[in-house]
Amino acid sequence: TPSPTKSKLIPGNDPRSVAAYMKSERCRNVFLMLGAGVSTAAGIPDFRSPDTGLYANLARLNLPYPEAVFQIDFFRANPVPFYTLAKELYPGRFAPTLTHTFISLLNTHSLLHTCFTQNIDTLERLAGVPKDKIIEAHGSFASQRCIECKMPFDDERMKRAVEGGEIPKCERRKCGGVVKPDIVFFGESLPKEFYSSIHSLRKADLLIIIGTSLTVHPFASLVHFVPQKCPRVLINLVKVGEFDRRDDVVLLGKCDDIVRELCRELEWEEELESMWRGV
Ligand code: CNA
Repeated sequence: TPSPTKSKLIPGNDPRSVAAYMKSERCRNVFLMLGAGVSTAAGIPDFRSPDTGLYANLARLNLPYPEAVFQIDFFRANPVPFYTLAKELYPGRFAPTLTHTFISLLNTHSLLHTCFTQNIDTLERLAGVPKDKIIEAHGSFASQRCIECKMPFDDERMKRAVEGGEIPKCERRKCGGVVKPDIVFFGESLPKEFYSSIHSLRKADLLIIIGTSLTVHPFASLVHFVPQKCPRVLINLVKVGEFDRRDDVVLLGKCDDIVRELCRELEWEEELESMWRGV
């Protein structure tokens, strides 16, 4: 009888073994699940890292509790804390990380099926990942609308308002509602593309989960939608979630370091570096 190790698709808990599987015929459809940890090296803080995370640094905004900054009812009553934060996080000031570039490279090598991201910073797009392969599950700063009448608001005016420290207001007559970027707040539903894409995970030959605490649902539950035999690779600073399936691999450390090592094993390292320098 074969030993359990022999029947594994990824026999070792290391980048080399993951790369060997990725090079095999079996691995065609790679799916990604991303969180804020992918963008910390770009200078955007995550939520939950102790000391450096946004939640640890929100005291200055005088919130009743940290999550209030992303709660729709709180925002309606007081949008100032959110816009204080938005000014710091607004796209335009940040460049994609090596890990974002790796995702673009997966696409170049015809391996990328879909990149599910919780991030709202649009760095996947900037790294060159095609828009139709990205599911921004929590929306993004790329567009905005009035929270009352839902009328879209102009991109340039939005940019000027955020940078000038003003609260953008709906311009429809008699409305005047507060305008909010199309990012999903707690208490709001996720975009329909998120739900309509979940079924595609059944086609997954590999799921790579990077830089997320896997605490926000329904996003976190995507890990359950890949076939039982599909290897899942977690790349994170700390251990999160439950990765106890036969072909689960957990690689702990900074995602850029692990991705670089993985690319070395894939013999993609030069391509990765030159592509990264180019974006
Ligand atoms: P989180 O809960 O803050 O978790 C981040 C995870 O990433 C933690 O487990 C960290 O240990 C880990 N991490 C941090 N840096 C690295 C690194 N360099 N390499 C590997 N792992 C690292 O964030 P989640 O994304 O899980 O939470 C979901 C929220 C966060 C979503 O709704 C996002 O919209 C939201 N968010 C997004 C951004 C962004 O767009 N860049 C920034 C901050 C928060």
